[in-house]
Amino acid sequence: IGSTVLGYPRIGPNRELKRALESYWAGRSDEAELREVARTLRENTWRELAQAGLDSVPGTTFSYYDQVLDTAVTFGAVPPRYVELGLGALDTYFAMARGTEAVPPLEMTKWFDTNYHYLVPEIGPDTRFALTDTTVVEQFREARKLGVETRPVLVGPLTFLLLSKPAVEGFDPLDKLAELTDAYEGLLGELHRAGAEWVQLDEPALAADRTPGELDALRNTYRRLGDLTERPAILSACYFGDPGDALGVLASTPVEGIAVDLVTDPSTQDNVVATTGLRDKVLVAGVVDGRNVWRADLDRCLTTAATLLGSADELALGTSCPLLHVPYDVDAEPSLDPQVKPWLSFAAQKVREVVTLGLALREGRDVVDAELADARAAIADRAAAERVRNNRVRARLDSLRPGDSRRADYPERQAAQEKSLRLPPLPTTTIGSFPQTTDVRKARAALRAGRIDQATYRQRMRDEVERVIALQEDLGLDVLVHGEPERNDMVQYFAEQLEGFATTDHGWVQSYGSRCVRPPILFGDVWRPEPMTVEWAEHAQRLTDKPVKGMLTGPVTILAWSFVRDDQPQADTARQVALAVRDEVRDLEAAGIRVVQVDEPALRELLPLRADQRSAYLDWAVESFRLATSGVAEATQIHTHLCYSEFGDVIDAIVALDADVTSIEAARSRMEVLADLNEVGFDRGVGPGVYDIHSPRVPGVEEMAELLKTAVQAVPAERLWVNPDCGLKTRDYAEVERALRNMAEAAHRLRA
Ligand code: THG
Ligand code: ZN
Repeated sequence: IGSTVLGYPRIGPNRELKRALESYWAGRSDEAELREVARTLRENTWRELAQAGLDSVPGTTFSYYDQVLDTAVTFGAVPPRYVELGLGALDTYFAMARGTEAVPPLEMTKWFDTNYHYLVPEIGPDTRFALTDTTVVEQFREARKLGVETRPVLVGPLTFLLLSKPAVEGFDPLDKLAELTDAYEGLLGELHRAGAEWVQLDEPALAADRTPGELDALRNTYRRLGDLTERPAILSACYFGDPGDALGVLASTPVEGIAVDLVTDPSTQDNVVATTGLRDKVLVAGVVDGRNVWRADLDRCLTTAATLLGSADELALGTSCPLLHVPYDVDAEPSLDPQVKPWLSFAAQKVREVVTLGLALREGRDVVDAELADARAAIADRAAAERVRNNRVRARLDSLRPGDSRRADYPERQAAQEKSLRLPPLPTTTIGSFPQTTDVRKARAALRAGRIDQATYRQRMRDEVERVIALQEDLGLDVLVHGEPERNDMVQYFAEQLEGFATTDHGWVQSYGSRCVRPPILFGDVWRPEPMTVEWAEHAQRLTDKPVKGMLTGPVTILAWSFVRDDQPQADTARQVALAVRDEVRDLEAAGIRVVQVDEPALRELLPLRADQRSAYLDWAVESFRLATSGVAEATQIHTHLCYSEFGDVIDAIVALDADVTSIEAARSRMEVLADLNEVGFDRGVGPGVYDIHSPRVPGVEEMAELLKTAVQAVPAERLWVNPDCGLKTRDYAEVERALRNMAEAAHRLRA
């Protein structure tokens, strides 16, 4: 294998796939046009990877939406409700991804501890696995016609089933492993007949804790696949952490190659050295960080590689994981901070790093002397850079005392807040953002293009805030928001205003389907030169007598949705961000804002995959939130908002955040989260979302009143808040107005 990467971005260097998908979905283009864009993207990627000099090129780097969905379709796991639509193959696929008028889509959830979302396959007793779609084979042939030999990539059978959910209650998808393995055997046979030398089966689920039963299942499956005589060599890719005991299990099977992640967890290297079963295999050492954007320390990578030389029959070098989670190319960023730029490596640069390492390993360091020297200089420049350290920030952190992250006891706060806010029972509010209208987007585009100036832009946003306040007054909501028209992404907006961050113009990373985010790059000590949101909140508060809620993003979420520095513990970085947020919370308070919400939607996302690493994480996560929110008076009400996940695993941490009010995504889980919170003695304000903003459906008054009736059985009315389950940014005004009117009416009825 020599040198390789485990996967590559697929949205297109200029988000060509996003545009093509959205145009197809809107009916502005046809299937042939979409397929042509896809084919061109594949071709360009394969050529680029082959020309860069990789010894082994990953094949299945393309997906119309998601690689887990692709695997489900390959093996026929299409639930009947989609088959019954009678659509063509591509539209059936999109129906599973996005739903139709008639059927909801598959559930979507976070891919391990990343900000990527996959579609959750539904597997039940009636699922009939079979090789029903041979796109993987066709794409292998397509690449070969272009002169590129590729290594097809699929989600492995164990990870696939572990990520699936039962189609009927009580069913265990793993019961279908033998049948699914038959189908994989069929595919391996087809790939062999097409001439494939290698196939890559991704098993990131092995980076999480696995039961002995699951490890047995792993052994059985890979023995069976390995015992096939007519098949490509198998590379099992274990990434996102140390595979632990699973490494020995895989090594005991006939697979020819194993790829390990030597970046995420330092224990992996020892694990590899201790696993004698690897001695007759190809080991792909993932020494280049596939998830972060820092230029690799090539000397250090080679040192690591040297320690592994005796552990395998053949040592190859690669990235720690597929490159799906980094942007395409640093060279596409003309306005990126010129000092920071040479410190960075996006997908295209990582490919070159891997190629350089492969050459150094095989032909000696001399042949890549210049590349090694370049990397060395960049690493040294970054390590010594003044910009990375700020002594004021460090001194401030050193001088913090435990009291700085503690507020007064809740009963005192509650009394002070009641007096200050005078809210009715079951107060109504929203999560923060209102729909971003075309006018708002156009104004932002015009500002970027220089067609309007800052002053004009700000005036348009101020007008929009007036509209949003007037609407909320008309709806009769109790705690208002300014609506956030001035913000792009909830993390990028803050990163643009904080020192220690760089932002990109084209650094798009796929979040799900056609949707992308541009994670900021946190490169140095973080501090806040000036207030970031105060003007907007003040402006809104001047327009109404109702309390306006200030809206901030919490330190954990700012970290989770950025590329963070790898030269200090995350906990230290989180505390620095927390201080910046703390300053903002205090300035909002000083400006007369009585309610401040600090969102932590990514609290669950960063939870380590291994149980024994969780409490250390939750300690710093909770501590940084408290540091951010404890600088205010008792009368100032702190809210937080959590979404995008199941919160069962972190319920104690939610209590420990010590927020006065917590709003939480719960419309779909039917208020179950309230029972969970009660069980751990949560006694603060809580706003279980009463309607699902991710769907265009507008629930009626009756339906929301029913939900609230259920809720008041679990939570006393004095603590219950009424709100949608998430921000309204992605919806349109017509829906939002009706839904919020119904929501306010439901609250009124219940109060009566
Ligand atoms: N910001 C960031 N990460 C996130 C979210 C976020 N992860 C979880 C969740 N929210 C993901 N959801 C979305 C929803 C919409 C979009 C992206 C992620 C989206 N993106 C625009 C697009 O692709 O057209 C671009 C947005 C922009 O201009 O910045 O619509 O909210 N960091
Ligand atoms: Zn939310």
